[in-house]
Amino acid sequence: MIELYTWGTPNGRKISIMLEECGLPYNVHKVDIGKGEQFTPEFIALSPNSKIPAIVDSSGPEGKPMTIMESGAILVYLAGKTGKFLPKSERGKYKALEWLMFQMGGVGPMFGQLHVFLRQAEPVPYALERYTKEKNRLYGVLDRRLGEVKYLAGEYTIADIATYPWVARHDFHKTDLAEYPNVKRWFDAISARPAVVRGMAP
Ligand SMILES: N[C@@H](CCC(=O)N[C@@H](CS)C(=O)NCC(=O)O)C(=O)O
Repeated sequence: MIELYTWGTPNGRKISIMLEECGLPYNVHKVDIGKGEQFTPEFIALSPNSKIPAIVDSSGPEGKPMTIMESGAILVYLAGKTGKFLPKSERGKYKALEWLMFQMGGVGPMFGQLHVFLRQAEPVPYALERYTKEKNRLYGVLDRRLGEVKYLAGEYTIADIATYPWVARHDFHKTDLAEYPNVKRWFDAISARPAVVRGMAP
């Protein structure tokens, strides 16, 4: 059984989507990051950086429990455990990791910063301009890539699973997907997957 420590945010939903896609049983433990529950000693023992998501797999390697934080590392772990959503070919595997890292280092942090500034009651014009520009640039990169391939690494992989919940916040970060038709086609295809619908719920 996998224990998932999460909250209803894009980084948390990456893991519930992956668990649903893999058909792995899991228990959801809500960590209310608005109330500061990520800073309790019990949670820091699981996630030293005080951020969701984190998992504990009671049947980890060598049959021992395994604890992991960082959504990208968790996705790679679950792909390794199940043999799913990370291509078997060397080329496909590294393409999936390339676009996963693009999400982890680009889409996640930049969209995340934009969300922070969009929530401010007092607008901070410099920050809003900087992160909106970067968000638009990243949508352009995604749109060009998805004009060449069906999914980010060719086939549907953990790179798509990592990116999807961030694009799902497109209304909040004031993005009209009609301006990015390849992203829209990709987004609609992933939105239609029953495991994704279930995985977006926690
Ligand atoms: N790089 C981390 C980022 C995780 C992250 O930023 N989680 C946010 C919620 S989406 C969080 O726990 N924030 C609480 C805080 O910053 O105190 C990952 O991908 O797992």
